Amino acid sequence: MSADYRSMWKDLGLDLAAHDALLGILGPAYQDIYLAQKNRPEGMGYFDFVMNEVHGLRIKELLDEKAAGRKIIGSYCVFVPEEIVLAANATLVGLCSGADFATGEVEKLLPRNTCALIKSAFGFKLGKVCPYLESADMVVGENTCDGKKKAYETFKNLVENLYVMDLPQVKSGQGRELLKSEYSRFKTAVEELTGVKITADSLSKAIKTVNAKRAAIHRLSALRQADPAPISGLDALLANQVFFYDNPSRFTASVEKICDELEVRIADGKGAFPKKTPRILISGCPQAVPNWKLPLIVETSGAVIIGEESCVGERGARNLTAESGKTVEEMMEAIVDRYYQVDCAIFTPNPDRLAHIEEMAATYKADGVIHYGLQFCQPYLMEAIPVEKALEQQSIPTLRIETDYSLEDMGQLKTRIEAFIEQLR
Ligand code: BJ8
Repeated sequence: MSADYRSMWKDLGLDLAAHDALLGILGPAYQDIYLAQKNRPEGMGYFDFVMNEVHGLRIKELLDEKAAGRKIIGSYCVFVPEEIVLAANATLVGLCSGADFATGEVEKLLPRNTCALIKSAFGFKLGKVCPYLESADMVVGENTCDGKKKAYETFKNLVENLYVMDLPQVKSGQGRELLKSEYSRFKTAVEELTGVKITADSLSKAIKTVNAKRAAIHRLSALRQADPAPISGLDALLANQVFFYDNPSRFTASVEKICDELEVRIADGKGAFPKKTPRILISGCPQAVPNWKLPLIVETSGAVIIGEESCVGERGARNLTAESGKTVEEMMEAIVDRYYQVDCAIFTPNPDRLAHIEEMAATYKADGVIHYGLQFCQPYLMEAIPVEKALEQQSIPTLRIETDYSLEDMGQLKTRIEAFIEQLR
């Protein structure tokens, strides 16, 4: 980290010793996993810098924004519309994390058999190690899976500014009405928090800003169709993870820049891995920073990841919001239309997700699919079985894995994944 941010972290209420311990693990892990890769695009230097400063410069920027009167809103789900937040002159940051922390304390509040993603959110709060959470003026939780919605009942005792958003579980006329009324309630809450009334002009600009960010990620994804893959799955996942933290316009420019570089690589026939390396599509639970376990295993076992059907990936970023609305009401309808298409496994039935996995497997020319399920995540683990059956019927080899954030099963996973990749050759 390029500056001494200790007084900033102390003022935010972080536990400096615990935070040092966390950074002490993350820094070397990043070196070993990311910087050790070969044939990285030069543009990844920006993302290395962002990760290096993820608890430093980016937090300072957010605190400077706060000092200038801007509010920070944290979220745990891609259903929280960034467009509404930006239009009210606030900043949205992702809070999901991909590491275990303070597990003993967490298990005093949550059952042991809770998914790692939820436990991690509690652990980062109880362990006082997340400067994003501590900077947030509002923390949005959403009623998605049973685990999250019950956990927020306890989480509200730990976070004084928790706002819970209800979400539909069925895609029906009533489901869409619920989403619409919840987005309207959220808009009012954000306006009250910021003291800024959302106008047609501010909402239109916000829609364009978020669309540009998503369009840049679409461009990056499309370039991964090439063989050899111009970028590793680890690096592409990192860009998708930084999507949730960075300043939106700067992020867009940085992704566009890396895409320019990848286009040249493709034209020159250069890749992150040799041509004909087995190509894997990952599908399933979100992989939040610093959860790089699966891509690390896959890409050190002789395959390359060419897409993520995940909320940190294409499920979260696909589809743009229509820009044709003229009034706030029309734009809010367009926002509802866009988010209503997110095919999270909390929906029942959820045929769109399977169709999307099949479409991605074909578009990105995947040789096989690995379904990534976090232990105790009922929605994704349940869906994994019909997904596997459907893909296998179409002769798309599929491997279902169930894991958590610990490193204990690395060896066992590597053995299974190596055998799967062997089968694809
Ligand atoms: S829209 S995927 S970001 S809810 S892993 S907490 S589902 S038990 S994360 Fe998600 Fe929004 Fe859906 Fe996306 Fe529950 Fe499963 Fe845990 Fe999960």
